[in-house]
Amino acid sequence: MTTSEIIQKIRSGDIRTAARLIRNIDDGDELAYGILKELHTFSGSSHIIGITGNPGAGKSTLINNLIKAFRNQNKKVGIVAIDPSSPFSGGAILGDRIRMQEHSNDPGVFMRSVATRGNLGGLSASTSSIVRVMEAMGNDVIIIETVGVGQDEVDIIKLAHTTIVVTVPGLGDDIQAIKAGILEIADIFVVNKADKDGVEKTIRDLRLMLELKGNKEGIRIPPIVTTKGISGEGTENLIKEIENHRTYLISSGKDNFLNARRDYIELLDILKINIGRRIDNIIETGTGGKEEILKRLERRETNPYVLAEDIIKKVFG
Ligand SMILES: Nc1nc2c(ncn2[C@@H]2O[C@H](COP(=O)(O)OP(=O)(O)OP(=O)(O)O)[C@@H](O)[C@H]2O)c(=O)[nH]1
Ligand SMILES: [Mg+2]
Repeated sequence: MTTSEIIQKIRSGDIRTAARLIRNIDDGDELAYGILKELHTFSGSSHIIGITGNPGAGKSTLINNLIKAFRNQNKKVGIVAIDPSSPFSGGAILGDRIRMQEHSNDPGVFMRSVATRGNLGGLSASTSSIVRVMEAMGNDVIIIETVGVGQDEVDIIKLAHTTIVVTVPGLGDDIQAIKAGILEIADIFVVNKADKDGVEKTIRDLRLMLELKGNKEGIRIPPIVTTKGISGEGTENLIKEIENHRTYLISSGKDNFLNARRDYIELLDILKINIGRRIDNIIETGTGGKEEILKRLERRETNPYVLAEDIIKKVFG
């Protein structure tokens, strides 16, 4: 297939072509990057939703409910699930697959997963390229699921227009964790597992924290939605708040800023990938490779600072 045929297929929503392209991007295929460059033009109109929160809070269950609701509105949905464990365990993804199984035969639903470790250029590079492909496929909504822990995951959330932070009742200490970092990134809070004790207290605590912060900085106070993931209760409210946030973004012009921020993150990723490749190449061909470097270091003939200077000089010519 020629490049323009591939682009055509992707734009028509062809799942097999999209899946192949995503695999090729992950393998660092130059041609695939060329296609990505062309696809950028056809991106920018999907609503990207990030869902983060404690492990087991019910993110995948909620996503499943959201998919159902969006499909009822005839919207096409893409889902990117970040595997929080090693690339070898796949445990979490298996759970997600099972939970979202009912949508696997729906051509209007396209799901991909990304392994956390061992990606060239890092997690956010793989995620942002998958999102680009999904946008070009014409998905109206793209949902990214990630466990909100490390810096990688926080970076990924920056790809989203609307960030939903999911928490559950009875996690006193986790509310503290939310205070520390996640408070800043939440556009909507969900208190899931509303069938459990302590919902009122969790909402009260959250509201207090949010209002203190909102009043201080004069910023929009994120709404809190309660849900019961298993029964699906609260999904409609969540959809409503997602739509409200989208309207707010568009009317305030903030969505343009968020798209630019995403482009910027991607720019840094592309640079890191390219320079990283060149460094690997120089190490391999210009300095005798890892084994040779280790030997020289063992003999204490050189040190990392001297080597780094030398390699950087070679990389940038
Ligand atoms: N009691 C109760 N259990 C729920 C609710 N929503 C989800 N669960 C259960 O909580 C467990 C975890 O749900 P998931 O949707 O896999 O949670 P997750 O946040 O995606 O988990 P990770 O991806 O592993 O971090 C499952 O056993 C769900 O059935 C709810 O509203 N109430
Ligand atoms: Mg999950």
